[in-house]
Amino acid sequence: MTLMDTRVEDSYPTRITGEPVAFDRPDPTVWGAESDGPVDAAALASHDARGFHVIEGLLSPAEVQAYWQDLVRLSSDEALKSDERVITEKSSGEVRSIFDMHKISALIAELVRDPRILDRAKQILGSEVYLHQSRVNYMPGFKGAGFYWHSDFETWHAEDGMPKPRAVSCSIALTDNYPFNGGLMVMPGSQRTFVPCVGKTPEENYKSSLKEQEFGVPNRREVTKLAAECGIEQFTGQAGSALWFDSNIMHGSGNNITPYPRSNIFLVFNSVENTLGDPYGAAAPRPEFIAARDFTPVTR
Ligand code: 6CS
Ligand code: FE
Repeated sequence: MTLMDTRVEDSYPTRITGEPVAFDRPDPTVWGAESDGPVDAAALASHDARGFHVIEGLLSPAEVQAYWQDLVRLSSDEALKSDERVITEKSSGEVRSIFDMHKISALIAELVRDPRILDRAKQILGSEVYLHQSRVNYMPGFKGAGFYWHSDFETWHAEDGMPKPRAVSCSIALTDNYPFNGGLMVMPGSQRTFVPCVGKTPEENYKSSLKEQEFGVPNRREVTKLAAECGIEQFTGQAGSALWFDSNIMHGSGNNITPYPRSNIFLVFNSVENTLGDPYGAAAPRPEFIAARDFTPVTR
């Protein structure tokens, strides 16, 4: 019996050769019901149809201020600069992202367990949940580089061994997200389509992909088709607002050349019924600071 035999069948083949053919996702977007948590029927139906929903003012201005101060402290912490969990911008060398934030910041460790966050994740995923990934994307002013179009799940499936798209991200704005400072763009409803990506995953791909993703990127024909079918909307909002988005929604963001940083915390929850196995499209799993393998459910 080889390891490969023990994993869930591959319903989402990707990192293929030849022409990719997009197909309808066989799995639901919302796995729980309105009675299972704080997301009301309208928001849950909207998330189910469009793959995302926004909660204005999820965090108070005072909370935002506390988190922002924590992030500023971290981004200027010299000891952290050499930590592999800190990803710097390819061009400017400024901090682009810090992963494993729930282990680095006590404030974020608390936020993960906050019922305003945890109860929504459990409701959307219809089960107990564990934290798959936490990060802050700084998107600094003037030199903040964007993130090209992608599906998070495509990477988490191929490189982390996530069987199904039963994961959800909560992106909390710590600075005002404007249309002009790299606000996240999503294609509403695109989570219902899986777009295979072409190209064999290079060894240790994450060492470059977190700076600039080249593999696990949909081709232009598929992006054009999806944009025509779904349109493009942009998440904008005051600091403290939160965007909940499905693991498979097609999203990306532009560069930020304004003086205003677009810094967001991202908390990614995965269902405990969807735990990681062997990667479906890579030789070795990515490090645990990017894809947790402690599947202990988050409790309040
Ligand atoms: O590879 C990942 O896990 C990360 N990459 C992107 C572009 N979005 C999701 C996640 O942070
Ligand atoms: Fe992403």
